[in-house]
Amino acid sequence: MSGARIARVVMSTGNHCVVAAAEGRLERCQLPNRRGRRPVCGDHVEWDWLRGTATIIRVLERRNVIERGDFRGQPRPLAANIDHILLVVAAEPAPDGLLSDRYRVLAGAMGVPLGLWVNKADLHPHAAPACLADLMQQHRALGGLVHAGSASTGAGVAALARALQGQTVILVGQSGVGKSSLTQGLIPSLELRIGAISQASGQGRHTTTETRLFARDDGLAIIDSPGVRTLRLDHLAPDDVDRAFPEVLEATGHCRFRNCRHDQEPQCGVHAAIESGRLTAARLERWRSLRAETQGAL
Ligand SMILES: Nc1nc2c(ncn2[C@@H]2O[C@H](COP(=O)(O)OP(=O)(O)OP(=O)(O)O)[C@@H](O)[C@H]2O)c(=O)[nH]1
Ligand SMILES: [Mg+2]
Ligand SMILES: [Zn+2]
Repeated sequence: MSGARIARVVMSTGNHCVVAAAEGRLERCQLPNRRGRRPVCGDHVEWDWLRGTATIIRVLERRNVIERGDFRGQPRPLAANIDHILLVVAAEPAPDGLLSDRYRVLAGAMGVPLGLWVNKADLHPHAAPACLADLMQQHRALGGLVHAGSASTGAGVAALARALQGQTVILVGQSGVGKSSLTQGLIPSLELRIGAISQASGQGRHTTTETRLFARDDGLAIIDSPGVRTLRLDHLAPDDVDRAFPEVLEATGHCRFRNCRHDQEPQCGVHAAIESGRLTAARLERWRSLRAETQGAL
């Protein structure tokens, strides 16, 4: 057989990758032995049979790529050609405001919208706990999609799918918030292993270890990714941080002194914004720490 074909990468490991070939068939491909670009989940690739082995010929031009810092802070590509980053949060495990701001910085640097899915709404049928309500309010104020529901009962899942119609969406967030459960809810034909802990042994927690793309017939593609505790942003710049904190930036514009450190200075716009409630002390604190983290990138 000959004639290269185009396919989308659904999974990529160190030495091979899996592509969605014609009619939804999955094909395990070898990576080219050259110094080409390594394919990641979501990449479009050209592949062909070489000496009887499915082989990637080349990775097509990427629209964008999500990179996160590895353990040394070096950027590592995680997924490509993304339309939406959907941060999944839940009452349990409790949300981490700094982590959500990290994703906002990353999304802004990529120019991709950040959405919020508040999962496990069945745990609080009447009102979301304050920590979630704050996050939702902050997210709305900054301009992002906010949906709540339950992957377990299916509540809100169809509405979410409609809002994300035709897009490639990566699900991110802490371990145990329900990313794989939501993937399963959005694509019922799947049989994903979800993180239920076996009652008998306390073993067998199916925490996701690989980033994987699942496509629906209607064009919605969901990338399920392993849960994270944090997200390194060393490879980004302080400007990328500022973009994710528009209310801080607005406030600093009102400081009397150009070199104001927003500490004890008189007529500080940041203090005024906190007093009037336009800026929260928590967001200011996170802006400071993320800025410090990205200073090295200058
Ligand atoms: N009550 C409730 N539990 C849920 C819901 N969604 C998921 N869970 C449970 O939460 C646990 C973790 O779900 P997963 O889907 O594995 O979570 P995950 O985000 O994929 O976790 P990692 O793969 O480790 O990152 C499982 O026991 C699920 O059954 C929900 O909407 N309501
Ligand atoms: Mg998972
Ligand atoms: Zn100031």
